[in-house]
Amino acid sequence: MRRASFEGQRAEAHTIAANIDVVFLLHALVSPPNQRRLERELVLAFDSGAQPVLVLTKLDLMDDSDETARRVATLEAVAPGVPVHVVSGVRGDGLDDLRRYARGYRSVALLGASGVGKSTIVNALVGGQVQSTGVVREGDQRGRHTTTAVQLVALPSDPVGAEGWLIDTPGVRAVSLWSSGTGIERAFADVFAISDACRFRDCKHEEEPDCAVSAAVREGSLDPRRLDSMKRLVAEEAALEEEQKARLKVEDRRGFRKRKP
Ligand SMILES: Nc1nc2c(ncn2[C@@H]2O[C@H](COP(=O)(O)OP(=O)(O)O)[C@@H](O)[C@H]2O)c(=O)[nH]1
Ligand SMILES: [Mg+2]
Ligand SMILES: [Zn+2]
Repeated sequence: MRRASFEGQRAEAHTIAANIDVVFLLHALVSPPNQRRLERELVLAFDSGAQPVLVLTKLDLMDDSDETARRVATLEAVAPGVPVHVVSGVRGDGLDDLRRYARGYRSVALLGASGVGKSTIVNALVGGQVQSTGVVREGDQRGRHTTTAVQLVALPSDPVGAEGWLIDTPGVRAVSLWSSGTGIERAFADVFAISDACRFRDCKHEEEPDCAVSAAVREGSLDPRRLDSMKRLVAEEAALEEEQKARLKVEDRRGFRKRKP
């Protein structure tokens, strides 16, 4: 689930997919790595209860292996403990490893900006043109929204029948938080581990004495942008909770919630 577009003051949820076991978070290697976007996607994925997997696409377009390694490492750095696969939907690299996640009738949702190659991977895994794929603009590699609805696609096994399910989704432009589970704690497990050593249990990692997180930033073992990013997400989640509470209150007053289904 994510927060739907901001319409006035109301917080509305948008369900992208349900009953999923695994979420592939796709990023194209040809674009500059976007750590902030990946962090948000990881929070959504962890909050959903599914297992996130980072999938880095379009390997065939990379001719500088050092640059490829740098981009992989940059994204990996904000996905502690998350499996990473480097693939090409066109050439086929890494696809067998992806297929394994669907084994045992599991459902795998593919999430990512439009143009990263979600539908191409679905087609390659299924072995046919089941999903239409789009063209990306040369300049910024952005795709148009070729996949306009969420699609559930059976992943066939030999000789017949499905061994699992793929859920192709339209590109998500704004990754806004919705639910308030343990997503942030899990997506920022590295920061939370450091914060165990802060003097105060409710340390905000601002000006507190004996703050282990601030110390890690000073020593250079924690990227200050990652800490900022986490604080921003915590604030976003807190604001959302306030909105949700305010809304429930209004509904209570109007008697909405007392009605029997
Ligand atoms: N070279 C190359 N192009 C790819 C790859 N995957 C996708 N593309 C191209 O990128 C464009 C967008 O792919 P598509 O699967 O529609 O992206 P989606 O919006 O995430 O579903 C299409 O022109 C694809 O042919 C890949 O692994 N290598
Ligand atoms: Mg698509
Ligand atoms: Zn602290």
